[in-house]
Amino acid sequence: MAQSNTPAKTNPASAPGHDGTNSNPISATFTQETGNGGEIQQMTDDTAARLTTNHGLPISDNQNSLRAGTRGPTLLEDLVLREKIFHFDHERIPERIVHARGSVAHGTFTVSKAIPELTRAALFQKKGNICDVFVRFSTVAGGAGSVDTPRDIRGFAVKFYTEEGNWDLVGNNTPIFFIQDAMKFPDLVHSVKMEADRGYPQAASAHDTFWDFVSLMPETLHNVMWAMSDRGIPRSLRFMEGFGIHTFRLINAEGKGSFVRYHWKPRLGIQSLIWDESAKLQGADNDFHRRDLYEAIEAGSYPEWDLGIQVIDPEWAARQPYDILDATKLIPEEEVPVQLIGTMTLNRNPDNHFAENDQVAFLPSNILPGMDFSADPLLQGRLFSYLDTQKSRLGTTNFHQIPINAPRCPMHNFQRDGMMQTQIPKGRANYEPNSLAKAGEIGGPRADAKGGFRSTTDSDALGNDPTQKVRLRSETFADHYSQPRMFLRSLSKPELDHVVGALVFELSKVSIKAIREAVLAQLRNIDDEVAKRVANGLGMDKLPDAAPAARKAVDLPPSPALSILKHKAPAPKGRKLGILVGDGADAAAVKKLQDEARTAGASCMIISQKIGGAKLSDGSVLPADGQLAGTPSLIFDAVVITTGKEGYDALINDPAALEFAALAWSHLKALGLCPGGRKLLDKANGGQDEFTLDHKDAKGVVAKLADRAWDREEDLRPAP
Ligand code: HDD
Repeated sequence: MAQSNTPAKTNPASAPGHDGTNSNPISATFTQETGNGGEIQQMTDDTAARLTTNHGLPISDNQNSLRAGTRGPTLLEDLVLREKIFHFDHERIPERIVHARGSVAHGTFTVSKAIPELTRAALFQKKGNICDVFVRFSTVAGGAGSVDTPRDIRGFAVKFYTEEGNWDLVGNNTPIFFIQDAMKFPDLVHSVKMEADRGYPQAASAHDTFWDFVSLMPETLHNVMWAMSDRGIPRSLRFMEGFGIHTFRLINAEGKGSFVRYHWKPRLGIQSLIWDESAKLQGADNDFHRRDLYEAIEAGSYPEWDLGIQVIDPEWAARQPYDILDATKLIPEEEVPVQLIGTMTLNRNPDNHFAENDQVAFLPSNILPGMDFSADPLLQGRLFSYLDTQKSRLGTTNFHQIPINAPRCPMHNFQRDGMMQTQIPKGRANYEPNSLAKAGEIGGPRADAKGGFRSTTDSDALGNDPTQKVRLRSETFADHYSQPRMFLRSLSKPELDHVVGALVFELSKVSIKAIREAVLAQLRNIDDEVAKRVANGLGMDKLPDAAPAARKAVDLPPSPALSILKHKAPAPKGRKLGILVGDGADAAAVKKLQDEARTAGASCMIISQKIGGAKLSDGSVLPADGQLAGTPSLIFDAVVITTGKEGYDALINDPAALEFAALAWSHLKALGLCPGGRKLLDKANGGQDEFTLDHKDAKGVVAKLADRAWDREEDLRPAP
């Protein structure tokens, strides 16, 4: 029979369960023998499955190797020890060459607007259609064991398990990419990852080779500006946008093609960290984002995104000063609105991080009937790369049979064998055409000329004949400065200050002065004022001449949609309130804060100096969720300090309490204080305490959970 993903029928009693163990638990009440015949341990656990080798042999002793006498050498024949140790030796697989560090979740996608006029994909034919999804968010540069909050772009990869196969929308959290042509991808990645001779820095772009590459490749500047902006340090994976980036095509039942771009709009709004938090969190909690996503889903606070499309009119596209096939250019939402067509809800955590996060394989080439690619040279290269990388990373051409990658619809073809082949096809039909069915045998599947996937034949977006084959960059790709300029001018003042600060920080780490100057030369083509501020921050007394530009920047209208702060005011929903409670704290005030946070859909943690908790003013003991020394104010969006006299005496001399207050204040977060809390802050930061609230003002504190006192940042950290 042709290969299919319905597992071959075997004796159900012995068929491995989804976790590979046999589901035939026996009572595990048995006695363990020792070498000298004595009974050393009565094993009692009548719920446990029986421990076996990988081949089903029940094991009697999982504590000791087999040896020649109690003190003799271990025996080669010990198959139990050998299998267990050998398997352990081979547990790791090659990490992804980029996006190695990721966090995953399962969920569903529900169509909110059918678009049959655009595509014949079954999923989008009816409002209310629903399918499972699996999402992987990732950083780009760091290794699998690196940190969650570096300044970096974030991967945003979504696998839709639809009735017509898996659709993988493998995007990022920025609407554009660094390069225009896949040819430059290995160079880009080599330049940003740790430097080849010294093996550092890990998960950081602030070093010579990255900025050397950037200074010589102006097409990278637009995405670099986004990376230097607050988009590069998201507060949480739940509060960031996602983008398919490329121009894709949708094909309706009549074969008519439309050009689209995909957007993921977070229902929780967008929010970022401040660089100082991001840097500190890399030490305080390098799993900050992974933990945040996991705990939110555990708590039933399911993050949601709306999927939107921009439908691009080719005639309109032909009139634009940029090429919609150029992945370093975005299409302002104000010019081509984003239409929302569905909602993704992430509502289930992974069962096993390795089986799902490490083994999931995303391919931009996984599309549906009624979809197609554009001639975007970056997308074209990606179509080539991912299939190749999955085979080498997962060690088998049959990686699609790994549960997380398997389609959840019928799958039949004539592909056979290969490492880790788990299917048992029957019959002789492993080729097509064949006439075996006429002979009463299994003839295997046939292509579906009408309903099967077809590439479009119409020309590309700008009417070029797709049959020409050239290695030339279209002149329409030549403007690398107008959109980075538009991006910077679309930002609010604090956001632009952060870009300047980030550029100064990064370039200060570049040891070769000529590279710093080359980057400044490029920056001058984007925005001279920004270039001057960065040069000032670097202590450069002279600005280099602007780099030669194939196309000078034009002043495009700012696009307010690009500014985080100009987005709809982030609400308290989904944020985290930390309440540091000292002995004698006002019980009513604490309860009011907890109730207010819960009503607003925020989460709330109680912190005290001892995990056992604090004694409140009404004599009750409030257990703590976090012990002060291990629960810094970094991890919260706003904090409150409330204590009575007895608690105050302990807190005022505790450096962790002083830092708790000082960091919340210096990170511009809302800070609710009781009188003792105010004294603590005074001691911590010399008496500056504007933007603080009364600890009894529960509504006021919760309402400011997602705000920052931007106007105060200037005095705290004057931008260059
Ligand atoms: Fe890529 C992984 C996103 C350009 C080649 N890429 C990878 C992942 C994401 C992206 C989210 C992680 C998938 C996962 O979680 O497993 N990549 C992008 C975006 C790009 C992009 C949004 C530009 C618009 N990528 C790109 C190019 C190439 C690749 C131009 C090669 C020509 N990307 C890969 C890869 C990876 C990958 C080497 C490494 C691990 C993997 O594929 O599964 O094949």
